[in-house]
Amino acid sequence: MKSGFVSLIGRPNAGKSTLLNRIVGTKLAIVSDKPQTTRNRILGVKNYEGAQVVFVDTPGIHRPLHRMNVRMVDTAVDTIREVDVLGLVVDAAEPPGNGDNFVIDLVKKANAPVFLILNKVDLIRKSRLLPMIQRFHEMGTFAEIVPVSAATGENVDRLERAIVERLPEGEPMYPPDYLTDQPERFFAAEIVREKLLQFTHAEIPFSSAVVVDRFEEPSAPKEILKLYCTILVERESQKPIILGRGGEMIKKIGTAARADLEKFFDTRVFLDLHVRVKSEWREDDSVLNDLGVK
Ligand SMILES: Nc1nc2c(ncn2[C@@H]2O[C@H](COP(=O)(O)OP(=O)(O)O)[C@@H](O)[C@H]2O)c(=O)[nH]1
Ligand SMILES: [Mg+2]
Repeated sequence: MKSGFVSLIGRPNAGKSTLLNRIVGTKLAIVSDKPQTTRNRILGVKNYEGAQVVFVDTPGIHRPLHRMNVRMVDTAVDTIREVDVLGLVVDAAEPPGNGDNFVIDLVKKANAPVFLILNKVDLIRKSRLLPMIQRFHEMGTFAEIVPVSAATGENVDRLERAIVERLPEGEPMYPPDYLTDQPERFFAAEIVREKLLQFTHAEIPFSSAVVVDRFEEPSAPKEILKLYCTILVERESQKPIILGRGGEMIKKIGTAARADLEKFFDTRVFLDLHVRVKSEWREDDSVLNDLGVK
């Protein structure tokens, strides 16, 4: 048997969460077109013939402007020393920038083999890919360079096989039906936050959070799961944006979230959403602890 941890790290928006979801075949991590969507370390276990791989999705590495973001970046950077294979996910469709060099310098310190995962190849012409691979190859930092599309799934199976090959011998760390270590409440809050990110703009996605106040499990099969959540924002002026005219926006968020919650929990869901202003919550250790932003 082989087994080990593989962390997916990289810049915000590179597609780390999309890739985790693609690999485990379940939507464990929310995805958005806004950077810094992932705030927590999210684990997804996948079993193969003769191997168990624990994939770890991490927040994007960026310049932190709030205590929350310092914690987020630490979460990602800490995994560099703890894993058996490091997967550096890069958006192949974006021109390289300083942020990329910063991350590449970070992974050079890893003891584990570093895979360069060139993601979003569905967006670029194949003729652009070869020189890109050549350029990264010349850095001499990467054990493997694998172009993939997390969105279409192209070449992801090859990536997985290459990862399994590099894992050490070892017994599985989790039981065969184990998928993740985050509690159900976490996924409930994240599903609501995903809709919030989808429907709002500008500073709202960055300065909002979702807390599950009550999670009432159905008392019997076919009963309703009841969720009471608070959307935290930082300023009084943000509250009406989330509520919308005549409560239209919060209704839209609630309806979309409920549909996904029902799929995720495979049961009918009652969802109650409140908006609360808590200034500077991104600097507040007790809020961050509650949110599990380590
Ligand atoms: N076209 C394309 N878009 C992708 C791909 N992977 C991710 N995306 C999109 O890129 C954005 C950021 O993805 P996400 O997984 O949240 O990135 P993360 O911040 O690295 O976790 C989302 O809009 C995704 O739908 C891909 O392979 N191809
Ligand atoms: Mg993410």
